[in-house]
Order: sequence, then structure tokens, then C-alpha cells
Amino acid sequence: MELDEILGQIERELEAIKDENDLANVKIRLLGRKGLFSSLFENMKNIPQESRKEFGKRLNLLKVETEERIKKLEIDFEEKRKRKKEGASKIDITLPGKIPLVGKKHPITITFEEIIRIFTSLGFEVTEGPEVELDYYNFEALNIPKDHPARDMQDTFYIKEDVVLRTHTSPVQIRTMEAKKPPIRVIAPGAVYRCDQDISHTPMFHQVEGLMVDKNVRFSDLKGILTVFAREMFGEDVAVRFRPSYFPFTEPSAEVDIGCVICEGKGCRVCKDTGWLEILGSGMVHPQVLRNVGYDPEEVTGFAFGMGVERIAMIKFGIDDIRQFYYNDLRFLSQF
Ligand code: 2U9
Repeated sequence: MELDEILGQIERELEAIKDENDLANVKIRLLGRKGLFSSLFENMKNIPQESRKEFGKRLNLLKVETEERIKKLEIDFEEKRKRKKEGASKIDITLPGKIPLVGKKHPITITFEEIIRIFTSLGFEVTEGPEVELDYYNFEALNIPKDHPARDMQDTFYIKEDVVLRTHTSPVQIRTMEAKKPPIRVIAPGAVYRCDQDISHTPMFHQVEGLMVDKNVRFSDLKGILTVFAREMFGEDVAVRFRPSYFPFTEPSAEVDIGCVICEGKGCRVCKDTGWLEILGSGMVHPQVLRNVGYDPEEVTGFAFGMGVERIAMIKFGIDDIRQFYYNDLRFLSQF
């Protein structure tokens, strides 16, 4: 075999290599024990004496060259394999991590829980009832007359002629009294609905109402319980005052104010320069309401109160627009 022929064969073999498998086979075919170079060296004895030495020298050089080229191909394939492996599992540990969002309680939930904590610690039980309510439980039983503005289509969401979305949680207390005898000491937290919307009203809002009925429940009990509540909710040193008012279902009635938490009574925009903030309404349960549930007002008396949870939350957290609670804006909600 001529050297040129040998060179050509080697070149073709090396060129055809596509992967490490091909390379290993070519290596065996060229450099293996029974490979091309072995057989060429074996055949040297058939070469005439005068050219044998020169041919041997050339063949040796060619073998070394071939070995080097195969070695280089092996290194190339090895590196390619390494790079591929690294690329697949490469993590850039300098990138900032993804911070998971941690849920928070809604400010109305926080306020609900605080109000409930205070009244349950004073011996009140939590009761609940339907949000879609009979006209009777929402109005009639509570001594709210037929011509009262609250009963107008403009002020109440009517489902049917005698079915409404409750406008307060008072029907829960009526149902409680219908179901059991005094002593009664309950609070009724929940959603209520009124046809109304502006900076301080949303069509759905939340109330906590309370009722205590027993022998000898007096106005002083009302004052004591609600003063404790105001101090627990807004601080030991808060000023509390009871101001005469009117509700169809209580007599006498009183609204409860606290000294303005913004200006501490000096007068500001929030308290409209009065120095006071209204936090709830209250009163002695009207004798007619007691009769409506079959109680004898000569035997038992009671006091009741009602507060808007949003209003309490607005005062507590210093929020001036009630609608903020319901925009679902996390920049607002994540502050509490
Ligand atoms: C029964 C008898 C009486 C509950 C009461 C108020 C006064 C009151 C308002 C506060 C702000 C409603 O959310 S608000 O708009 N409530 O002023 N509520 S006395 O009286 C009752 C309740 C049940 C059987």
C-alpha cells in the first residue's frame, strides 16, 4: 500500500467521525492490535530493503500524528459532554429569590375578632342567623313602624314583599329570645345590607349587636359594659360619654361617644370640631319588643347595643374612606 493511499484512508476515517462511538471504533480500526498500523508494520518485511527504512520512518510519523489527532478528538468530545451537563443544571445563585406572598387578616376580620374577644370575656355568647330575613324579624318584631323610612324600597334591599336582606343583625336576637328564656347574654356579629353608598357607607357592611336580658338589668349595666368595651378597644384612658338618642326598639336610647383619638378632644376635621367620635348606639330594650317575643316586661328587662364594624375599624386604624376596605388593593390590605 502506498503512503498516499494510507493517508487518504486515515483522512476519510477521521472525517466520518460524528460521535464518541464512531471515534472509539475508528481508534480500534487504525491503532488497535489488529488495526491498520499494526498490519502495515507487519507487512514491512515484504518491502524491498532499500526503501524499508524510509517507509518505516514515514509510517511511524504518520502513526504519531494519527494518535495525536485521535487524542484531540477525544478531548473535544469529553469537553462538549461536560459543557452540556453543566448547562442543563446551571443555577444562578446570585439571582434574587422569589419571596412568597404571606397572607394577612383583613382589617375588618381583625376588628371583628377584637370586639368578639372583649364581649366573650364579659360573658356574652356569639350567635348567628340568616342574612336573607323575613320582614317580620327585621322590622315588625323590632317595633319599627310601617311608615319608618328604613322600610322604604330606597333604603332596604327587598327580595320579595315580605323578605329582605337584613339591615341589621337585630333579627338574630329576636330569634334567640323566641327560642329561649332569660337570662340572655348574646352578641350577633355579621354582614348587613342597606341601599346606600358614599365615603362612609357601603351597601354591605358589618355589625356587632349585643343583647342582655334578665331580671333587674338596668341602664347602669349598659353603661358599665359599654364603658369597659370602649376602654378595651380604644385604650384605658379614653373618655366615654352617653348621649340621649332615639331608636324604635329601645327606650331610653343613648349613643356612645369616645374622646376623639386624633385630636384628643381639642377639635379637628375627623370629629368635626366636637372633640367626640360616635362609636355605637344603645338603649334599654323597648317593652313592646319584649312582649313581641313573649317576655313579660314587668318581670325582665334588658339592654341592647349595635355598632358598625367598619366604623370601629376606621377610628382604630385612622382610615377616612370606608370603601378602602373593599377595593381588594393589597397595598392597603397588607398594612394591618
Ligand atoms: C333587639 C333589641 C334592640 C340594637 C341597637 C343600635 C342601638 C344602633 C347602629 C349602630 C351603627 C346601627 O351599624 S349602625 O348603623 N345601631 O344604634 N342598635 S340599639 O338594639 C336592639 C337589638 C335587638 C332585640
